[in-house]
Amino acid sequence: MGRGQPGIRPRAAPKARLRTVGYARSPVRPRPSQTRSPASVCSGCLGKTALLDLPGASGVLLIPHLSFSNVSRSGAPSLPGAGAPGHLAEGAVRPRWASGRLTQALKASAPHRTLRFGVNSAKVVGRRGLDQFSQRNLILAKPRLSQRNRKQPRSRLPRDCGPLVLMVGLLLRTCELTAAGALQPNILLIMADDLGIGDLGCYGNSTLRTPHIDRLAEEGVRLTQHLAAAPLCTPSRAAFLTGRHSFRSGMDASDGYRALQWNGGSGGLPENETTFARILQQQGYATGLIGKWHQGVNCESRVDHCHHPLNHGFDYFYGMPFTLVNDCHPDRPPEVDAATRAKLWRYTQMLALGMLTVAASKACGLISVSWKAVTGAAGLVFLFFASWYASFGFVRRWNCILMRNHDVTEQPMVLERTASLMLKEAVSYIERNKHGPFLLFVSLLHVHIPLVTTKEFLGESQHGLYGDNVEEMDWLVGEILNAVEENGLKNTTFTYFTSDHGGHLEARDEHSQLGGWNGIYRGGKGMGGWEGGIRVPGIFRWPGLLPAGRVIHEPTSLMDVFPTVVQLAGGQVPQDRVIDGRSLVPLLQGAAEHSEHEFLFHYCGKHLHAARWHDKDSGRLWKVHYMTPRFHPEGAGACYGQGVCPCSGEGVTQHNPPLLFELSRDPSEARPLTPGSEPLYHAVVARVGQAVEEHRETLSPVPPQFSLSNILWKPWLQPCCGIFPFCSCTQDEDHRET
Ligand SMILES: [Ca+2]
Repeated sequence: MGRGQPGIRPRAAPKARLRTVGYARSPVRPRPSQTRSPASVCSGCLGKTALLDLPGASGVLLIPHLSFSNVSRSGAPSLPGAGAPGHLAEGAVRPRWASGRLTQALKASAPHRTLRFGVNSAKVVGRRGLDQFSQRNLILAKPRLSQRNRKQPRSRLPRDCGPLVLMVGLLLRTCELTAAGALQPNILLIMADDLGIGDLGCYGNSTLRTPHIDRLAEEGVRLTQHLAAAPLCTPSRAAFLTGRHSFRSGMDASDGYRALQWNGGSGGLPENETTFARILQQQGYATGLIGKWHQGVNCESRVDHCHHPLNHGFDYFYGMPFTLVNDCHPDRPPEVDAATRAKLWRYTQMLALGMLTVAASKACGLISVSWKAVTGAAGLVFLFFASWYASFGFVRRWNCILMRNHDVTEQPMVLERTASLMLKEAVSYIERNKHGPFLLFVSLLHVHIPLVTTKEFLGESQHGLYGDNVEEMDWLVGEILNAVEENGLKNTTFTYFTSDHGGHLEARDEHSQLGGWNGIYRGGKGMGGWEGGIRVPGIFRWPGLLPAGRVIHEPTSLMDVFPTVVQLAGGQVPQDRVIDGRSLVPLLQGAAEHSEHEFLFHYCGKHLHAARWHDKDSGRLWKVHYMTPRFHPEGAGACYGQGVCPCSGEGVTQHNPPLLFELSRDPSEARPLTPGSEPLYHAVVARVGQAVEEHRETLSPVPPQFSLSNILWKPWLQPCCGIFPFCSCTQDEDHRET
């Protein structure tokens, strides 16, 4: 993997951020000088009416302006770099008037007041847009002009339009500086938890009802080879958020732990990692996260919130800082570190039994120790018990909580109403930010166990509780998409749906399967190499800009979403670190035949289990496995009784020579190739091995976030409403950020 992000043109960091919030048709024909070189003027600003908010000013300035880039000949805005610019047809854009909301970028951006702006490229398009606003909203700001610009010929426009001309020039110039080629759509990312790729109708399921997600696929682009960077929640999401493999941020397995275990641990997404939310926030987006986080909360104190979403580029958060687990449900068996818990309980019972024996022997005069010694030893046993029971005895209270921004609002959560709260929050966020642009990451709690499902959906599916939960999730997605449409945002919203990894095969009770179905693919959650652990749904919709109903079979990664949304927002991916994702914009749009990924590397924890090679010349897709998990029982296809399959040690089989499959002919990885059956066997293994070596050269050590000291529950880090340890609240005030 290379450094940086090819395909996105580097540009200078913006000194100012002017937020473009509305669209209006231009009533005035452009000047010849502009039509000669349309790309030289404000990219992405065609016919928009912009809202400019100056720090320290007492109002807003609304300016209609004009440019020609990013407009297709049919009149609809086109994607960055897509073909020649054309003309604006009647009705190509629709009004989307803004109200006076300060963008976060503007709040933080003072330097733009000193920028120099030219007026020679400005074009006044008339006052038609302004007429729709109260004149008292206008600030006739006077930006400082350079000497050169002061000598520019004066406009022949009426005198009272002079300030307007200046500000149009300011805006046009700024657009050149900030967002060449960016359309800044609203961005709605929806991620399911533990959903199998085979659970959706649009991916071949004929027994579960998922009409809303299926419709999303019909109206957009569906990826059939969309791959999670890791097969578990925390590392997969870390990679998704940063566009980098999780081991680059230390968010991978260590000391046997493969995901964060507590809200009260000190591990989490490091502060020096850059999420797409951070970049979009800097690009003027409102950035919201609703649902699951699972990237840590605190480092050193209960309120430092160093790993919190609000410290990673989101300006609004409502949801679980942790994740749903069986422990959240009073009637379910324990899940968090259940094996350790069972072991500690066993040790405690043995120690207690020993103490009772000593005390009885003393009472009977069989041994000669003092009662003081017996009492002291009993105290130590109690301390041992208390030290682990303080955490494991109250998992529900410590982990199953809801937060709004920095405040704990429910502790423990009331599961029955969580789904409706999440939906209400998502819809409310869309309505609050409909003047956009906004990024909303809806990180669904569905369909992770314990599969909390409302009574309306219970018993309605053909696949038990899991199926009920999937159908409820689809309904939730439908409601969110309805909110987008009802607010008139469907055509200006880039929508994405995926799952963080494959379905959880080992999740089952005595009666039924509680985990997802991964279709024809082998393996599931926890397995970094087999397709079933990492191949997930990938659906993108942007009406008019992405072809409806298109299906793409190219290998893509969840990490690709990072550079994709950054590009759409007009931002720049970080240049000081390795970014593993590649922008999907050309592929989704149809401008590129192939994805940029020639090789993809599939990790289980910190161990490379497999690598994929897409030989674009021959069209053949190879996959080499260096390690595979040992199923339990053998041949079962999963590690039943173990939660998820291990990544290393006795739990895996090393393959030397490696296993080779040709996914393009054998997507189920059922028939390993041999030198006898595949003449290219040695050449393919050698080529992939070379790519692995090159990939390893990009790795560098970072502090492990899942080390034992970071994973352990620490009472002083536990988010708490009320006075610790009596943390409890159920009242969720109807507070809304405006
Ligand atoms: Ca998950």
